[in-house]
Amino acid sequence: MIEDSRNGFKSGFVAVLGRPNVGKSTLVNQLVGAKVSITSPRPQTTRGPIRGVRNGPGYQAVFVDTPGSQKPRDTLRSRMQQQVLDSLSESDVVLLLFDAEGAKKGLGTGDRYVARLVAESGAPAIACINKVDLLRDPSEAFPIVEEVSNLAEYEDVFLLSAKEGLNVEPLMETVVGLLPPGPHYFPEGAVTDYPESLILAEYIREKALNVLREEVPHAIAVEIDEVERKDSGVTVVYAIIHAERASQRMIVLGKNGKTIKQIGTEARRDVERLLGTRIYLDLKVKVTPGWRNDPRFLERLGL
Ligand SMILES: Nc1nc2c(ncn2[C@@H]2O[C@H](COP(=O)(O)OP(=O)(O)OP(=O)(O)O)[C@@H](O)[C@H]2O)c(=O)[nH]1
Ligand SMILES: [Mg+2]
Repeated sequence: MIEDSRNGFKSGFVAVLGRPNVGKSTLVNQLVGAKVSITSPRPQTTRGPIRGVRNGPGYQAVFVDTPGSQKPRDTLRSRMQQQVLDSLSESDVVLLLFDAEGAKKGLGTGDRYVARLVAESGAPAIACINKVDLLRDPSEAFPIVEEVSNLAEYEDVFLLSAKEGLNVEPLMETVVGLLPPGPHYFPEGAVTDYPESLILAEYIREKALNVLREEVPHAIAVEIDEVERKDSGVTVVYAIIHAERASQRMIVLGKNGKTIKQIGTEARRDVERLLGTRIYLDLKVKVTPGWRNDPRFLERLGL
C-alpha cells in the first residue's frame, strides 16, 4: 500500500448521487464496463450502496452507486437514505446526476435537496446532466446547465448519455484527475465486492421490476436460499421472491404462473452470463408481511 502512494498511484471512492431514476446505476455500469448494479424504469431500483471498480494506468476508482435520495417512509427507505449519507461522507469525489429530460421544466425539490447535501459535504463534485439523448436538440440543455451551475460550485459540468456512453470517457478522465494519492483498495480484476448471492438476487429483482407495475415493485424483495453446483455442470439456484400481501403474490405469479415464468426465464439468461455455467433457477413466491420494516430481514438482504 505504502509503495503505491510512493509511486504516485491515485485512488479513491467516487459516490454517485441524485434523485431516483436519473440514471446513476446505468452510469456506474458504463464507467466500470460491467453490470454491477441493476437498472430499471421504476424509481427506487437501487437499495444498497453497490461498489464497482475501475482500474487504469496509475489509478483505481471505486464507484459507489447509491439509492435515489427520497423521503424515508419506512425502515427500508431510511436505511437507503442513511447509505446515501454514509457513501457521501466516505467519498473523495462525488458525481451528482440530474435528468435532462425531467429537468426541462426546471429542477425539482429532490434535485435541490441532493445538491445541498453534496455542497455541505465539501467533497469535490462533478455535475452530470444525464439522458441528453432524449433532447431533440443539445441546446435544450443550456437552461439546465445554467440552473445547475447556480446551485453550487462544481469542478466541472458534463452533458451525458449514460445509456449510450456519450461523454462517459471524458468524465472518467476528469474523475481520475481529481483522485488523491492512495492505495489499491481492491485486487486488480475484481469489478465489485458485492457477494455473489446478493448479485444473483438483484438480477432476479431487476427482471421482476421490468414486468411489474405500480406499487408491487417496491413491495418485493428477492432472497437466495441456496446455490448448489452439481457435478453435471449445472448450478441450481433456489430463490424466493417475497411480497408483502397475498394479492401481490398473485400478481407476481400471474395467470397460470405466466409472470413468474417470464421473470425466471429472463433472470436465468443474465445469471448464466454472470456465472458462466448452465443454471436451473428454482423461483418461489412467498408472502412476508411487513418485511420493509423488519431490521433482521433487511440485514439478510444485505441492507
Ligand atoms: N434515454 C436514456 N435513458 C437512460 C439513460 N440513463 C439511464 N436511463 C434509463 O433510466 C432508467 C433509470 O435508470 P437507472 O440507472 O436505474 O437510474 P437510477 O438513478 O439508478 O435509479 P434508482 O436506483 O431508482 O435511484 C432506466 O430505464 C435506464 O435505462 C440515458 O442516458 N438515456
Ligand atoms: Mg439505481
